[in-house]
Amino acid sequence: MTSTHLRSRWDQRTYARLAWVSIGDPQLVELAAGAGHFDAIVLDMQHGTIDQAVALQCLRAAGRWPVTVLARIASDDADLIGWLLDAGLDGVIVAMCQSAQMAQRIVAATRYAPEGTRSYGVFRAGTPGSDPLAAAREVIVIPMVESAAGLQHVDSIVAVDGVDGVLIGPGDLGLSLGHGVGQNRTELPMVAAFDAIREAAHRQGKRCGIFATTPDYARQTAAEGYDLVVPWYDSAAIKASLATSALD
Ligand code: 3PY
Ligand code: MG
Repeated sequence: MTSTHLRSRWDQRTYARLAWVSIGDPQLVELAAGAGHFDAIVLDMQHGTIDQAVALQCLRAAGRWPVTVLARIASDDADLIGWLLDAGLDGVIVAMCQSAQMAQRIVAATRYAPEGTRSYGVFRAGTPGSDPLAAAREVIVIPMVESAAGLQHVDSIVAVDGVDGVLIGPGDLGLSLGHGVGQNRTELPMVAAFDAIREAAHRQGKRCGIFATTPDYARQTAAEGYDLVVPWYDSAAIKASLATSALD
């Protein structure tokens, strides 16, 4: 079970470093995982070009390294969540969580009865000697708080049993709060919203992360006390390197 890589980083009371992969090529995952300094790889199945077949290849590409593999998905789709977990992913980051009820549905999709609604898949869950119920409890569950409704209900979202923490989507949250789109934000109303979300999570003993597109902003968020930071986002990293490749 590779969710332990991320959890052991948290157990050391420090932030976990995510490599955010949106380009649907397992070779990128191999490069990111092989870099050796990421605790988890996130496969962006919401806004990236990663479908289920590619996700499986990416998972296998990561398998040579001690790294946790998560998928960011667009909704609390229990069928997709069950499929991803059966495929061997360690957890899910679910976009646009608006309420505790939605957070409960996400957790339920990752747990077997009587705790949840996940269907028992013989191949993955039936590995001899493993306890499927215990393994399901190790699945990492991170709803995204990235809307005015999510912000309003953040206390009840983070209180849901089985939610490990929340991830802030600064772009969608800014749009929803009327501050427009953007990343790596420093506007005061946005920072106030970020602080409120992080403090709510920490009050419940849960984790809080925030998306970033530059290593500098990720470093800043680590210093501010976030538990999940994004020092590498493939598209932005490639764009930044392309910008320095013009010779004249
Ligand atoms: C956002 O900024 O809204 C995100 O979801 C980042 O991935
Ligand atoms: Mg978003």
